[in-house]
Amino acid sequence: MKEMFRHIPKIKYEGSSSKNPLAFKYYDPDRIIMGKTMKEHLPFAMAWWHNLSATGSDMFGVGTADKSFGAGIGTMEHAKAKVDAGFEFMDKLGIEYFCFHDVDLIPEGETLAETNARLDEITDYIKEKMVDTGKKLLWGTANLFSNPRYMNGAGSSNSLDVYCHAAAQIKKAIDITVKLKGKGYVFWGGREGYETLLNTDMKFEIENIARLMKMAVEYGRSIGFKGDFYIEPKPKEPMKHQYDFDAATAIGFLKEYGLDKDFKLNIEANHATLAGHTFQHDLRISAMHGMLGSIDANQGDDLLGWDTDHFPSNVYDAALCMYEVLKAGGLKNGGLNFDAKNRRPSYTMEDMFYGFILGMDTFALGLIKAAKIIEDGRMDQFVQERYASFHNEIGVKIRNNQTNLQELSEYAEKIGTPELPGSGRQEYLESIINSILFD
Ligand code: XUL
Ligand code: CO
Repeated sequence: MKEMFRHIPKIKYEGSSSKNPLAFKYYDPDRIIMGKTMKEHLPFAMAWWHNLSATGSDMFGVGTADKSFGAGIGTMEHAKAKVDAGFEFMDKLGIEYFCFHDVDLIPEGETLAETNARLDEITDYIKEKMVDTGKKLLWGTANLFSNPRYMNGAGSSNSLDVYCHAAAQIKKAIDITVKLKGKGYVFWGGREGYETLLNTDMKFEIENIARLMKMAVEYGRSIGFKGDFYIEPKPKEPMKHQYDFDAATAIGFLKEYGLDKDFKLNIEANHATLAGHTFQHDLRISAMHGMLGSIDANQGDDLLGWDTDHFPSNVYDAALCMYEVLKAGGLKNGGLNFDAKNRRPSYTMEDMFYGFILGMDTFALGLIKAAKIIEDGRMDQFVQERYASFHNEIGVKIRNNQTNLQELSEYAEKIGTPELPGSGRQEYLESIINSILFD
């Protein structure tokens, strides 16, 4: 088989003083951090769609990158060439996992039967490669947003026929995820939302989405899927409003419809910031509910109001992300999927590697620094002490739900006017973080 990235060697760890652009400066897979190797802490994944399919096209121009891998676009030969390229790419970077949408793998056929036969063929090929290389599927999903039929979403569509077509696509995507022993199955609500409430029955749509997810869980479990289902929240884009707005909204939905035992969240940095939160906020909300499942590792641009899917370079955010992950006990079935793409002018094959080297080094540094923040202990201690007043008798009663407004009123009268709460010390804490990040 022909080598696709002939001029690229295996990427090795060379340390922070290395000037070799094709080397890791911080990602040292075997280095032990808090009792586990970096590789175990950071289950990196390649997103099929950005890395092997997308060429950098935008609404103002066609793509700049050539992702033909020596085959004609739109053919099964090309689909196989992408598999070859993807496995070589993962091998050269030492990445263990990949993620896909059904139609990232093959050109969609005229009929479901044709598409499904192509999916069978390509997943046979992928399976062989997985056996040969030990690479694994982090999660699969169905693309229920690109085809014009999904203009109003899939579960949220007003069309019964489109709803059923989506069901068929989900069924098949679960089949191939199970066939490839995927650890997760994602629902990103591509167009599950609305453009205007003037034409929308929101209650109807949300209930229909829940029904579709329930059927997906029932089907998945019936064919032996033991992994996690995930919702990947996003507030807008492509729709004006998307129902899985953010982590808190998605958790409320999952609990309302009894889906919370089977689902966790896949938190994407750029989606959290689009929702007006920090990345850390949505990770914390998920972790608080025991629902931090997996991560789409990327970042947005402060000056742009859309999902730019940059490769992560912000060590501050990566450190706070890994702080949340370490505190949550790690990612169990999940991983760090680079749902990220090169900028349009970075169109060469080398750039594909530079993107991943940047992202992997950023998260390696983030992990190193997060472990230092935890080992340093000052932040955690400060937070603990900040709530210390709740340790007295009445505080304990509140926390155990053993009191009432009458008793609290009597307490308030007895103590007189309360003193001001202790200082929040934000600037002090920020300087601790800086001293750890930049020492
Ligand atoms: C889109 C996005 C998707 C999901 C999978 O913003 O993040 O690629 O990750 O459907
Ligand atoms: Co994503």
